[in-house]
Amino acid sequence: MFNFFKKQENRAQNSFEALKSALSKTSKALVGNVLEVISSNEELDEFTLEDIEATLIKADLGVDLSVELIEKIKSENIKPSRLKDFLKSEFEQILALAGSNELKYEEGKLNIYFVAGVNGAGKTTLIGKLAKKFKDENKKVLLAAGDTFRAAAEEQLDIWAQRAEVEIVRKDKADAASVVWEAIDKAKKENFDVLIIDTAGRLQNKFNLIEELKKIKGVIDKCAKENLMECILVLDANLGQNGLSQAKVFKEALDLTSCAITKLDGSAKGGIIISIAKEFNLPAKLIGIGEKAEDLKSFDKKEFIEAIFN
Ligand SMILES: Nc1nc2c(ncn2[C@@H]2O[C@H](COP(=O)(O)OP(=O)(O)O)[C@@H](O)[C@H]2O)c(=O)[nH]1
Ligand SMILES: [Mg+2]
Repeated sequence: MFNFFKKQENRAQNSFEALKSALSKTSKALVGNVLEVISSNEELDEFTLEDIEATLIKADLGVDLSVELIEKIKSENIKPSRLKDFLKSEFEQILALAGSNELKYEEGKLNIYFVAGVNGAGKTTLIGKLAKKFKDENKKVLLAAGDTFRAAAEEQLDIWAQRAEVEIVRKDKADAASVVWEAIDKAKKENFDVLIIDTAGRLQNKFNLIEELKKIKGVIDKCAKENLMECILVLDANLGQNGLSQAKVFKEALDLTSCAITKLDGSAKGGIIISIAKEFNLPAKLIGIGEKAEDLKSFDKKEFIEAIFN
């Protein structure tokens, strides 16, 4: 018993260390660089504030939010010694306002997760990792290979399905909406707990992509509306501010409920989690910190703040 808990504790510690190490560049960009600007200043004068603003923008917080923070520093007359605590509390508030970071799951019914995002964002990898997580919790998991545009995409999802030992519905080159329809039908008939739907990230153009995603969403709304737990937008952390424009397009077309930020490992642009929360009220629920199955973590705002401020 004792050993068991000890192991769990160690695991939690290792997992926090892994997060901290993945976020070290983000921490430098968002916190370290800002504190460096003020280290030689007694007061936050106009020039220093300009430097801080530029640093925040460079850290991918977005112009609007960076300007807002600077205005607040001015109006609240924040002293250099309090700047770190000020930023910490601002970031905490923004993350809190975007809502819960817990992935929705309801026991005793089919839980559907619809995953969208541009090509290369990390959708298929995330789905593979998530399938493994659910499987490890003894859930009955089905994957739907809804990226029928790229031949290799179905194959890639199939490999993850085999690795996680879960089932998959794939119908090579078929219409994505029909794959999803078949998957929902199977999931319901065979009492699956979880269905995760992969989608394409690039069709001939943005219009076609969005239309296809809406069509798939339409199928879910029509035959399993009450089973749709999350509509997740996957964003590559390295995109920085481009991630915001992607979020805008996807949010307008789909009822997104959350986002997943991938490739945080080694990225200095993790600030995107804060700007997405602020701008779109979209809570991050999952984060990717590597390519392996165990490199998917639930997003925990306390841990995130801890990892970038300490
Ligand atoms: N370093 C790192 N690589 C990742 C992560 N998530 C995905 N990748 C890699 O990003 C690439 C694109 O991922 P994929 O899942 O195919 O993206 P999709 O086109 O959105 O389905 C692959 O080479 C993945 O191994 C992550 O969290 N960290
Ligand atoms: Mg894919």
